[in-house]
Amino acid sequence: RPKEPVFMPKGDNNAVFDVPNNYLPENYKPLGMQITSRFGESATEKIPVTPITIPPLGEILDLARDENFSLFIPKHRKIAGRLIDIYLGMRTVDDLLSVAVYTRDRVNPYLFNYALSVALLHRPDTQDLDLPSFIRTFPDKYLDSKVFGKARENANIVPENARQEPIEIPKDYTASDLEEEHRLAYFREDIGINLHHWHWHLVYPFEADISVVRKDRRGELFYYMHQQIIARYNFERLSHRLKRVERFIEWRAPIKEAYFPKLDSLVASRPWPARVANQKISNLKRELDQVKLDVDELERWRDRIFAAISAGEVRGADGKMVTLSEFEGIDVLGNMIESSILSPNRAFYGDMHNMGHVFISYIHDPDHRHLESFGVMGDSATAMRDPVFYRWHAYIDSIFQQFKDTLPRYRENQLNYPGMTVEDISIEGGSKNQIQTFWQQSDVDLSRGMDFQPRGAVFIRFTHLQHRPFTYKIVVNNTGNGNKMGTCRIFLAPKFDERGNPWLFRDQKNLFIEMDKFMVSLKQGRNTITRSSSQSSVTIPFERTFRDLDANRPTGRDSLAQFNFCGCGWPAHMLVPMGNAEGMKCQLFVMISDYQNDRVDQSVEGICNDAYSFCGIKDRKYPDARSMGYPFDRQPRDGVDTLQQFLTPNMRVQDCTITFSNRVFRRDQQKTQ
Ligand code: CUO
Repeated sequence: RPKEPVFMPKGDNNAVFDVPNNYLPENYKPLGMQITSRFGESATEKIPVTPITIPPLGEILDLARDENFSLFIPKHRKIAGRLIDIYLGMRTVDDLLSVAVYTRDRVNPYLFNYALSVALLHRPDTQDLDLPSFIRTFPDKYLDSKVFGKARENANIVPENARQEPIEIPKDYTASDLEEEHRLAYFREDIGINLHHWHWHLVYPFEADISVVRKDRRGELFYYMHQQIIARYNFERLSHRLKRVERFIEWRAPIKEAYFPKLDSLVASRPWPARVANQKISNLKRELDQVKLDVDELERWRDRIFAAISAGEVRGADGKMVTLSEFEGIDVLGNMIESSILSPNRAFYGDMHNMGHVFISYIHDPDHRHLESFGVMGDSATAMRDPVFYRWHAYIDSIFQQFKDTLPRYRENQLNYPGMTVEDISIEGGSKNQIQTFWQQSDVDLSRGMDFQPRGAVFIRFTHLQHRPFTYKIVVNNTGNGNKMGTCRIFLAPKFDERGNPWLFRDQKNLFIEMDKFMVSLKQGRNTITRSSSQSSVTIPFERTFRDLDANRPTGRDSLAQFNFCGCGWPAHMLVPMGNAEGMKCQLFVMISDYQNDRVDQSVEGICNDAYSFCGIKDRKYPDARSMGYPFDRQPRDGVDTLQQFLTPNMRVQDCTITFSNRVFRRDQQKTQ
């Protein structure tokens, strides 16, 4: 087998696959050699492809090449599962390459990319292959469609190797400030956030071979990762003096927020449909996608889910009742509500969250009379752009919270770490306890995702939120005997509610965003812990989100395996919410919990764990034994109304501010800020 990853030849576009003649699609077969030699002329490298007997593709071909593909649509999921199984079932990497080349020209491109990505992530023999960032393969899912016209024009006019100015994407291109919700566009349309979300669902598919779906606490992580998205979105909203997002709870009522994505699908050669204001979801009857579902059915699923939560048990597929236990119950519910194939009873509890995405994404053409495809809510690569995503997920989260409210409260001895006192915490690196945010412009090369032949790199320049790097300084006094281990848990929340009043704990707990979580070794006596914002267990660095094909890209088995999995992670530039010009008041919370109760015995050496809080660790258990969101995942014990009252000596709270400056810096100028 070739030493270099063959699916994406390194850095140059002049390598071609030596496609066997009988692999050409029917319509090109008569041209035979003419085609292969035409593309081979300028090739600097020819990658051999061994002809093999191709398994029948059957219904995989039902999805036309120029249609859109959605994992939320049951028919699409099913054929994706079939294709993944074909890729996983290939005996060798050579056979996999061969079948991939064969299917590449027959199967729907989105489907092809998804299924092959899942297979490459999960086959033991492809761990050293590099998956390119999704924005490089399908930039049309992330970028203002005007970019592509400009890129095409440049490709035709600008001579090869000439220096080109990046194509700049305006910061505001999907709406104007007349629309209140547009104030959040920088968050909803952030490329890194949308890449994270796509990658998360790639790492945690809800339908495929059971060996691929069954991952440690995946249902709980579905709940937690999306709960944190809502908490972060609300933090941003409060930064702009907007109230927290309203749950989409009245399914028959009009949805007042509109969204016009201004994305064009290069594959389907159609714009993504818009969602105008005040539309209502209605019964779906779309024969082509085999989607036939009434809103009534969604309501029946919902009612059964609520009944299960109040009874504290769910009905399994075999009719036996299964208790929703204190620690594992949330995992069962996550799989049930999402739903994944790990749901205890999909026939009874249905597929609520996924089909909610489908109902909303077909709001403009529920019976397919206009031959329109789904809107952005129908695709995990684009869903987070639409304001209704947050309304839907706020609703889904409220169901999980309803369950969490039934759990026993944490007693003081489940929170405290005897002998451990957090004496002081602060944010350093600028003015004390102040975080600075601002705009930053960055460039990314898109040449690989173009459906025409650019002569060189095609850089786009986009504007995103950024913060000045900072460090946490934490002083812990260990009054016990000898060294102790602890887990340091750092959260941040707004200090005041929409009215400017301090929070009650029961409300504020849902607004705490996780900033970092890491193990600490504490010697007897006083310890000072310093930790950089860039080390966060929630985020991945910019370079990993975009995976520039630069010369410094890691190579070798371990680093590439890490690279792929690590595409999952909140983008580092979005670690800190925007705050505002006056300085938004926040509360930093730090807790040192007893590692004896947190530990998961496993080796994580050599395995990516950059963003484990949101993404787990590849092929390992979730590396924190506590319930996700601990200690804020439950209602407080009796007598606790405020955050101050909640604290035990191993916790501390510090007021801080996030101050936003409406200035734009280029990435290379950042240090001057
Ligand atoms: Cu991530 Cu609804 O689960 O989009």
